[in-house]
Amino acid sequence: MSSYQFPEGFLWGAATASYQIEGAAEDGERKPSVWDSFSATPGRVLNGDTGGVACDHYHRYEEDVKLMVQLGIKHYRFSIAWPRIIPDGRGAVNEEGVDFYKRLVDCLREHGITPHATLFHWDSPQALENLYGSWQSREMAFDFADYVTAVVSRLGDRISHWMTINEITCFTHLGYAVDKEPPHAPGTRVSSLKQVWQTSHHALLAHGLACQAIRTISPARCSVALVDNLSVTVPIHESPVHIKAAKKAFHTCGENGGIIFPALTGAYSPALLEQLGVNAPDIQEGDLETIHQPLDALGFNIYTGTYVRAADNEVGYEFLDLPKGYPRMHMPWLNILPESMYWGIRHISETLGREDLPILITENGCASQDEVNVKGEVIDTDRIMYLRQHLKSAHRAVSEGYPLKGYFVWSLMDNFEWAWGYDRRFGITYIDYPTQQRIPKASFDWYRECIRGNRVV
Ligand code: IFM
Repeated sequence: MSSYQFPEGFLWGAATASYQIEGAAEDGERKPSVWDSFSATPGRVLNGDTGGVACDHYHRYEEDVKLMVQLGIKHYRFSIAWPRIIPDGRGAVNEEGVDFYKRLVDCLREHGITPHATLFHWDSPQALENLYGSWQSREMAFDFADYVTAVVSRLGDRISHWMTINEITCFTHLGYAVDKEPPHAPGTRVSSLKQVWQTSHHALLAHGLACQAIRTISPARCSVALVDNLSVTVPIHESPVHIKAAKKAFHTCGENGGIIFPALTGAYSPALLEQLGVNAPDIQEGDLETIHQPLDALGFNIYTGTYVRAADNEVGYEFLDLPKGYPRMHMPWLNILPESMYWGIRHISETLGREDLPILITENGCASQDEVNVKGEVIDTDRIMYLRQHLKSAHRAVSEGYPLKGYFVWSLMDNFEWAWGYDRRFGITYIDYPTQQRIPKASFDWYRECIRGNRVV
């Protein structure tokens, strides 16, 4: 039977992030994050867009929870904004900021939806940028742990699924660049690659300290995860020689060797360290133990991948450039490689040797050039095509016994897509920004049917 049925208990959800949807940048005593400053700087964000209003979710969260009910999800992943909780980055806790998340979480729970809270999705307090340059300083890790303590001690009675940090590469390696202005994210021009790797090392440390803080403070048993967008190597075809090449290449693809490796194995990949030489970060005694915390799950964000084949060269593999005209969604990097879902899951289990670790797809989705038609509908069949192929690939992983436990679509609604502003729409709900009207797209109905049948439709 080719019904693509998922096992009973498979978790279906949707994901968002604070700066991308909340708006209300000055409400409730919140102070600026680095993204407020970055987006206010001319030329940084497409069309000069900012997250100042975004989807106004801060004021419309009840309507948005109704949307989740309509969709049929029982799990919702959102993030908590550090500058709402501790507006100066360190020091006094702003209870008004905490209250917003209490209201949101209570509303979710009243509707039978389990909250999964990410503690950091890139909106760090500007005050810490001014004080010590954010992730350039080791102090950031300790301030983050204090913020996490403040959150978990106030919300731990309502939330038992925690995710520490989202996509370390994106706010470190895309935000700190050597001898040029980093184009994509808030950060700093630095003078060596070592300094860039130092920022991600500090973020890993922040993750480790946060895990310890959550486990110490949480009043009940809870689940703790890291969320990473590891770079996925996909064998050009599934013959042993290319599979072997893809596994080897996984170490040096993107930032894998210095982010997912230390987080899940307790060591930077030797292949990466050899490549980096003097540019490897300084690692203090005890850091790797702190970073390598026991986790209840890995959150895996997956959008695309890189083809690899075996090669007769020193390393035994080569990364393949895509041909002109290779199909992609509405982002320059969003090449359509649905097999990356399966191979990413398999690499976590096999290449990283973590077959014990449950995996959640914490983001998967795409940008499309959505339009509202004369009937007032958005018929995004291209998004359905993309999502359906990825879910089939997830189903393959489950049916082969890999420990995939759930799936969160990115995103519940269109939102502020960072340096691309509102120009790129990733939602299964269309946001008409001038009126803030929510219009469920065709992909929303398709996803609801998948959830209803616990299968790919
Ligand atoms: O919108 C982002 C999200 O914040 C992090 N992961 C990738 C998404 C699409 O670019």
